[in-house]
Amino acid sequence: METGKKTLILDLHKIGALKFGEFKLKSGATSPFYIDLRSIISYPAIIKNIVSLLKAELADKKFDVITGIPYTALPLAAQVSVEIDTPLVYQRKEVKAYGTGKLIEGHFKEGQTCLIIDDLITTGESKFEAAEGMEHAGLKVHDFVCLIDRSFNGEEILATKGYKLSSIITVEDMISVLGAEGKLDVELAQKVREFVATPVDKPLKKFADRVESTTSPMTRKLMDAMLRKQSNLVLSLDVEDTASFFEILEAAGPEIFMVKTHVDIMKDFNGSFVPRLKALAERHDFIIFEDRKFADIGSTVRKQFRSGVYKIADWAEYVTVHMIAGEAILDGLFGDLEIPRSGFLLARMSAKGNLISETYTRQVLEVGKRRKECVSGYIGHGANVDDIKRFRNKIPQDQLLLMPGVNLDTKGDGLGQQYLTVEDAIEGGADAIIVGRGIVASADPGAEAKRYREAAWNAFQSKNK
Ligand code: 5BU
Repeated sequence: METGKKTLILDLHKIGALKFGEFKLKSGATSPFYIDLRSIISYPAIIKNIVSLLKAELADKKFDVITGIPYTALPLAAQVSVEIDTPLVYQRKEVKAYGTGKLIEGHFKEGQTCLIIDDLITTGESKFEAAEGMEHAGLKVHDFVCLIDRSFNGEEILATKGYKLSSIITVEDMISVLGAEGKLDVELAQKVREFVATPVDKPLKKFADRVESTTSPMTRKLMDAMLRKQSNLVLSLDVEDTASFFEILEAAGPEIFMVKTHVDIMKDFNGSFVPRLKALAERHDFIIFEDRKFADIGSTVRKQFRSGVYKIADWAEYVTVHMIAGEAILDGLFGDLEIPRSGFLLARMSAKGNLISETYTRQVLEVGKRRKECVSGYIGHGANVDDIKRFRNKIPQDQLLLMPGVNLDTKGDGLGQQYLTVEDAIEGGADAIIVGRGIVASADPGAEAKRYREAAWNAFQSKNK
């Protein structure tokens, strides 16, 4: 190993930026080591060494501007920028939403390539968010350079979106240098190795085990219905007249565990619609889900949910909710309600060019995790199986992922819808698929519903074997 790297490892250990022992993580897990590089800025000699290591690492990479992810990596990138005579840009940490202020500081031209430096890589999530900010501003991102790679499979994760990762030191480098210097005993070194060799995100458990560990009655109700009905198919019944609505639902009813409505599409909605729908739901044993996509302030959505012509809360047990207005929307919808109702949060959309960002998705999931009593899961999508898996990994096992934008025969609808296949959706980690026109627009919706149910349930069964 290069002297510079060895010196760096010993120095980081000396200043307490690398520690070994037993550390409680935010996630609740215990880690045998702890890395916190925030204090390195106070050690000019260490910074000097890091800058020269970074400089060497950058030598074979092509880029026009350089950045560091705030806070720790930004001063490093600033020093490197001067050394290699390449402009620095940086993304403001405090600007939360695009459009509300200048997101990227510094001068650059659209289409230029930005290389991103960070101190650590663990899951890769913050790298995606950083890349997204740069790309949103018109820069291209290819390369990430991290000082320490402590990830399980960081390179692979970044590669799912086409990024390349290189790192200065790995956990194995640290073990070998500190072990040789007598600063890390063999037993602890082994624990560190094992810890790093375990994926951060636990693979999805078998569905049966997930059902057992689910305590929210409303989420459990959906899982039980799937098992009872041997179906993970949600029919999205977007038709405009009640006659077609009930005709299709009668035919597809035996195949689905839930029907998803857009009740405001119906031209001839009247007082008999809800009793008919409820009777059919009972007869065919499916659940009713209104895709209302509530998005306003708490007080308004409460009225939209419970009042007006449709009185959605009276008949739809589940509804979709956008998180754009913040967590209080959940109190507006589900607070002080006497009947059990629950929501699905829109975490990612299938529409081409939709404005949902990685950061937004993460924030939606954070709210959903806190509010399991009224959040049964998420509506989400993905570019491909790997992308869906990465997203699914962030969703708690006792919540569901429903996936629209699924079609067995077409890839799009000319209006921005992007379809995945049933197999890819389930392989990625969708618990259920939401299918509209694939079934509704066919000549025989009953037979088509059967075809989708079988495809989705078989894929789900093999995944959960
Ligand atoms: P389709 O006919 O299978 O394309 O219908 C898909 C349904 O799912 C339709 O009701 C949409 O409103 C709904 N949907 C979606 O397609 N994509 C999304 O990201 C979300 C909802 Br959220």
